[in-house]
This record gives sequence, structure tokens and C-alpha cells, in this order.
Amino acid sequence: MKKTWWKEAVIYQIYPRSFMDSNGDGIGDLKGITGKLDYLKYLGIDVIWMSPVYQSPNDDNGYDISDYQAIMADFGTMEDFEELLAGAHKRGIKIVMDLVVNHTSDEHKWFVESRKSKENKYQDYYIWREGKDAQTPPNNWGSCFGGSAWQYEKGTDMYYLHLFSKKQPDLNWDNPNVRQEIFDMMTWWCEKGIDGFRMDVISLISKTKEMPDGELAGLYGRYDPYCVHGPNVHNYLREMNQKVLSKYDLLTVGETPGVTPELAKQYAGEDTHELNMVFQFEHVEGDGIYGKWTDQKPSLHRLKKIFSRWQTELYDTAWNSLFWDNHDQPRAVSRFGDDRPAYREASAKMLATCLHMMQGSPYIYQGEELGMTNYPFQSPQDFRDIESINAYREWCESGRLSHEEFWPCITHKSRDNARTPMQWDNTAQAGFTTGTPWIAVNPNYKEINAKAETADPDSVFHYYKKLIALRKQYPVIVYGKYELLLEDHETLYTYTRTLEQEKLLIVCNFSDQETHFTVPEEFAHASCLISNKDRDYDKAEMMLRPYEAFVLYKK
Ligand code: TEU
Ligand code: CA
Repeated sequence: MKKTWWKEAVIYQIYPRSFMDSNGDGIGDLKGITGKLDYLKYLGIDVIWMSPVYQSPNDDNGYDISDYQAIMADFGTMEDFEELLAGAHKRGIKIVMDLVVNHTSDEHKWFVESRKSKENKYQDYYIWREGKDAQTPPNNWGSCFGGSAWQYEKGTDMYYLHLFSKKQPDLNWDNPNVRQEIFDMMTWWCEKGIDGFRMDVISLISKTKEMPDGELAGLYGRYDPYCVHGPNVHNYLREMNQKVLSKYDLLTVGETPGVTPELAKQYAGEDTHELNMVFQFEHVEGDGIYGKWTDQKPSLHRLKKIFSRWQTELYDTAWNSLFWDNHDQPRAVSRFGDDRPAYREASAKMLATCLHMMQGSPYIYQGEELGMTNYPFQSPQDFRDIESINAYREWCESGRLSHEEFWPCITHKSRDNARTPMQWDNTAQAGFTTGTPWIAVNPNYKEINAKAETADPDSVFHYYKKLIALRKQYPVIVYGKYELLLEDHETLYTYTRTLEQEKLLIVCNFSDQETHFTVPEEFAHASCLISNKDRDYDKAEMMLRPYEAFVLYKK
């Protein structure tokens, strides 16, 4: 398998709005990130993936772009961006931008023109269809953010497609002018010296010509068969690779909802000339009660099955992205671990061990390295995210569900859990801002913050720092072959990694129960690389403590 820098990298995702505010307006910004580069260097990460910082009206917090080549005023100026890029490069940290090109903002100049008339030269930059009649959209598709996926526009007397909010019209990638404009913009950013792209919902860019009603899911029809992994998606990515990506040494990761290992071999195959890697979502989706909304903890059996399938099927053919958390997901320790005070730190370290010892590039979402938890939402007014605000209206205010039925589910999964301000220290607003934050700080910042954890060698922070250092020291962690053990064990996730003579044994107790474990004979004289409990690992028989995790190494 080819060795590359992006296979050996640990990537840290920053949600700029919530990372660090440098000017007291309560909104994170670029200068705030620059001021924290030494913290990230100390953690040991190699790459920063920044959620979008381009000009945007913030209907979806920057995932609705109105100018791809200007910086959002809230976040600062292009000079601030260049200062951040130079500061990162000086520290040996690369910067990956978030490329959102399945759709633009409705305030982008292309859409402002496109909506004017059918004759406008930009009309075909977006996806317009006649309604079934003046009041009925072209089909029954639903938007990810609630309501119909179609919005009527008087200027053209037609409907335009928006798989997300109505302020995020989908681009028509079948139009070669659209593709060329995007490739030119990408080249412009590469020439500035950025180090890659995370590509937002890139699996949606090619739609079928025919757009029939979809199978009903709740109030609306599903668009998946017609918009996900569409007829030309690989042609367009190969064209992007040929015209832009292949000309630079980039990390490229596709956000590909609905991807399977089979499809991933095409999107991120060693020699398919599309992308380096993809984000798959099987382990974070599919457990909903009301759509995606649930208060249930995912089953460990299901997690083991999903991760093992991806680890084995992509081995030596494509590359995995490894994550528990991002700006769209609840906090990992609350969702997959146990955020009760007695177990929070141990379970956060256990989750980190489980993920970072797998094959693939691990992504750390801001605050995950501190063991930050979900937020204690009290009322719908606490939400800032369009997805949660619309969902509460669509499921509750519509009368479909009572508040009591739905509230535990929406608060458990809301994207706003990940978007509360980074907790820097125990001063007001967790040191995130001297002003009023755009979204409330988690009240547990007094105990959970970077200042306390960087000073405590036993903190979650230092555990992540050690995991990152191990990845640099032991090639078996990056390139070793994965094999699941104890497949049917209810509470233990145990696997090995093998690279020639080197072998790792990874053992993670996903429960708050003491659990018996027998160390396989071949590891009888192995050394312990890392563990979240203070004990010797020289016994064959062990009673593992709640959320205990350790890694044995033998040569
Ligand atoms: O997310 C796409 C996507 O699949 C999410 O809508 C995800 O499925 C959902 O949020 C899970 O609850 C990308 C961005 O990461 C997200 O922040 C944007 O809202 C979305 O695209 C539209 O750009
Ligand atoms: Ca600010």
C-alpha cells in the first residue's frame, strides 16, 4: 500500500463560529484560530479542516455560500485568512478548506441572476422544473431541513431544487460552465497555498434527468435514488481531479452520505483518480426513532459490524476517514460513551483508543480532545441550528408528537450539541469570548476546559496527545491489517492490527460493568502502549473496569 502524508495525518476539525472569538462580538473568528495554533501544535495534530469561512448569510452557518472567494465578515478578512495559513504552515500544520459546491446561497450572484428569468444566462446554473401546477411542486421530495425540496419562484414561474434549506439552491453540475467556474475557484484557493478540501455532500452533485416522486418517508418522498451517487458523480470527480486536484499535493475527503464500502472504492480508490478518502455515516446514522432523532445509545454489536466491514473491505484498496464527532453530530462521549461524571473521562479515552488504533485518518472534532459533552438544552429557544429549529416545528408544533415524546430525541441528537463554544478555561464564557456568545456555553466548562486539561497529565487532552504521538511512532497503527476478535461479545470491542512482525491488541470495554478478559497467549509478553487505567498488563486473566481501554504491542 502506497505510503502518503495524508494517510499518516491526524486531522482536527474547527467550527470557526464556536472556536475562539478575538474581538468580543461573541462569534469565533480567524484571528481567534491563529491565536490558538500553539495549542493545536502542542496537541500534535497535522492538519486543520476548517468548516466554511467564505461570505455567507449564515442560513446554515456558512454552508450557504454567497461568494466563494471572499471571507465572511463575521470571521474577519482575507488578510486574516492569509495570516492564519502562514501561521499554520510555520508550525508544520496544513489547512484543508470546506468546499460546499452541491449548492450555493440564494444570495450568490449566480442565483440572483438565475431566478430573474428563463432567458437569463445563469438560469441553467441551477435545477429548475415546472410544477405539476401553480401550487404543486414538480415532485414529492422532502428537504433535509424539513418541508418540500422545491421552492416556487415568480420570476421564472418555476420551482428550484434545494435538498437543504430554501436558501441553499442546488447547482446544476450537468452544466459544464458550472463545473468550470467551480474548478477555477478551487484552483484560485490552491494557488493561495491551501492543502486540501473536505467536499460537502459531494455524493449529491449529479442528479438523474428524470425526477419522479420518491418513496414516502414521513410527510415527503425520498430523493436518494435520484440524487445520491447519481449517473455522472464519478465523471465529475475525475474531471475535478484531472483539472485541479492532480496538480497539487492535497488531502481531499468527500462527505458522501449513503456511501458503502463498494462505492468508497470508487470515490477513494488508490488508483481511481477521484478523492483520497471519504466520510461514511453508517455508524452515526440508521438508529433514529423519528427520522434521525433518537435518545437511544447505538448498539455495540452494530458498531463492531459496521467498523469491521469498512476496515476489511477498504484494506489495501481505498482509505477510511475515522470519526465519532463533527459539527453535525452530538458529542461522542454523550452518544457513544457515558457522560456521567464518574465515567466521562474514562469513556472518552476508551472511545479515542477504539477509533485511533484503526486503519484510516482519524479526525478530532474541536473539544472532543477535552471530552466535551452534549449541552443541557432547556427549551427550543436554546437552538440556533436551522435543522433543529425546523425539526421541532415539523415534529412537535405540527402536533405529530408531544413535546415529552420528542424532546429527549431532539436534544440528544441536535447538531447544536457540537456547536457550543470551545471551552478554553474556567473564566466567564469559558474564555471563548469577552462578549455574549452567539450560542450558550456549556455550564460544565468550569470542570471541562483546555487550561485545566493541558495542566493535568491524566486528562483526556493528554490521552489524545499520546495517541497522536503513537501514530507517528508505530507504522502498524497506520498500515497494519485489522482483524476483529470476540465478535459476539456484548460489551467488549477487541481487535488486532498486524504489519509484518508487529502486532497490536486493542481492547475496549464499552460498558459501565466490570468485564472478564483473557489476554490471547501470543500477547503474553507484550508491552502496553497506552491505557486509560493505572494497572500492569502482565496477567493473562483480567477483570476490566468500566470503560477500560488498553493497547498491547508485540514484535
Ligand atoms: O451535511 C450533509 C448531511 O448529510 C447533514 O445534513 C447530515 O446528514 C445531517 O446534518 C445529520 O443530522 C453537510 C454539512 O456537514 C452540514 O453542516 C450542512 O448543513 C449540509 O451539508 C448542507 O450543506
Ligand atoms: Ca469575533
